[in-house]
Amino acid sequence: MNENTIAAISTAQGQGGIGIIRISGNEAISTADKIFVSVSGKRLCDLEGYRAAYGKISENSEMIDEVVAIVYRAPYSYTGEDVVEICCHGGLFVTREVLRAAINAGAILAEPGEFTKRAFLNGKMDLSEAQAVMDIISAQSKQAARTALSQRTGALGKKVSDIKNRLVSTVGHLAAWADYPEEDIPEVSSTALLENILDVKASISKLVDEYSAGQAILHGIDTVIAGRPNVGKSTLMNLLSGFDKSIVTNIPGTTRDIVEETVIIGDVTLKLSDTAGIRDTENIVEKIGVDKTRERISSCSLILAVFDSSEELCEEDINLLESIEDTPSIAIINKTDLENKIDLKYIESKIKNIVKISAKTGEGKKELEDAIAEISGTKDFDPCAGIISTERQRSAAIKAISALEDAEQTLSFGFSFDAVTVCIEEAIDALLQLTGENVADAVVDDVFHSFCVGK
Ligand SMILES: Nc1nc2c(ncn2[C@@H]2O[C@H](COP(=O)(O)OP(=O)(O)O)[C@@H](O)[C@H]2O)c(=O)[nH]1
Ligand SMILES: [Mg+2]
Repeated sequence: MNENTIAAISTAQGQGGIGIIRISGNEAISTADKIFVSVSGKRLCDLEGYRAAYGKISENSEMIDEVVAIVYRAPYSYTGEDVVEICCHGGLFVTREVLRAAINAGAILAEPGEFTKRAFLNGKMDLSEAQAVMDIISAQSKQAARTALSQRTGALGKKVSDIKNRLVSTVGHLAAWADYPEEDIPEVSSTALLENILDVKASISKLVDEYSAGQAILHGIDTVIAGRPNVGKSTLMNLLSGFDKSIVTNIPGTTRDIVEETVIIGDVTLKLSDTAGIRDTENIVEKIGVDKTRERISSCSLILAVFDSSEELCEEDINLLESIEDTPSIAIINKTDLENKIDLKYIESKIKNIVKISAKTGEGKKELEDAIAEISGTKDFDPCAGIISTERQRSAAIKAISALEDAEQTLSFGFSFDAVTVCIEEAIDALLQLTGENVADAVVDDVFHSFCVGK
């Protein structure tokens, strides 16, 4: 256990009803006692866990704020250590003053994610549960919050542990059979062993396949609305964001800078960028906008390619269709409230997902929502199921799959079961890395580095 006592402001930095300064560590309670004076005269060190006291924080007999101090006793706290949470008024200045007093009383400033890191090191949660804490904090939709919460309460850990246990029992069976031939242990058949390996591999592959859907739910999809000028990109942006974010006129070239907005469509968060319409232009400002659009198109994860159904396809539309071939795209056939003149067959030959819409009247919005759920893989997404939520977990899962493929090959080449065992053990090791049961300190540090201070 870390001997240092850490402190940080755990609430958002800004004005609010309450601000919380959290102190954690062996000396948390005695440190708080140095700056806290209760109205009742009781000291925090005389309180049991889960008790609160009302009083004031003062330093050099000068009062900083009136507060409520809550005491948690190890191991029954977030970090598993003694913790005091000082609830003061939620102003920027006051919270900083209380924190400063705690530091002067002997606490050291917590690093980003240090409270959660201690919770992990003290066995309060595994690494995937700890990582989910940050996802809960940054969740922007109900589905994201539900997904992060089930990760936080161990959905992935449980799933991976079931998979791992199957491998452990296979290895155990192989070892027992090889080492104790005189015992009555059932013979291991290559076919049954192979079946087992394939089955486990399929379970891990499913987790990897669901990764991008999980990312779409938790963190959103970088999405660009593209199309030539005047097809209705900004009108679509406004329809999806629910208010007039982008300027809409019938003058081609109105949107020049990239306008961004995060919107929730169904269960999916889209980080939308409305862009300047792509066309050849002499106007220097518009030209910069068009270049920025091209750049965005090449780096985004989803393109909503907008076409004007009341006009015939032109060269710019065809160029757009060609330039987005390698990125997941939905063709939006806009202005369906007007007479149709567009050649849908050509678009259909280039893009699989097509949605007809009137961005002006809102007709077709539901169909667009369905198409986005389909293309992002979130249609049948179960927020309560365990998912892989970070690149670190994903690469550990891929390592496990590759070790199982080695096991498969070893078996098919007719090598001994010992050689197969080595491969399966490698897969088990990768799964332990996935849940964080077997990771280097550097990896742990890296995980918590992305956290905010005070969490
Ligand atoms: N009739 C009709 N007009 C639309 C629709 N969507 C956009 N417009 C009009 O088309 C013009 C260009 O729209 P805008 O969103 O600025 O296009 P952008 O240049 O692609 O951003 C404006 O006059 C809009 O009112 C639609 O669904 N139906
Ligand atoms: Mg526009």
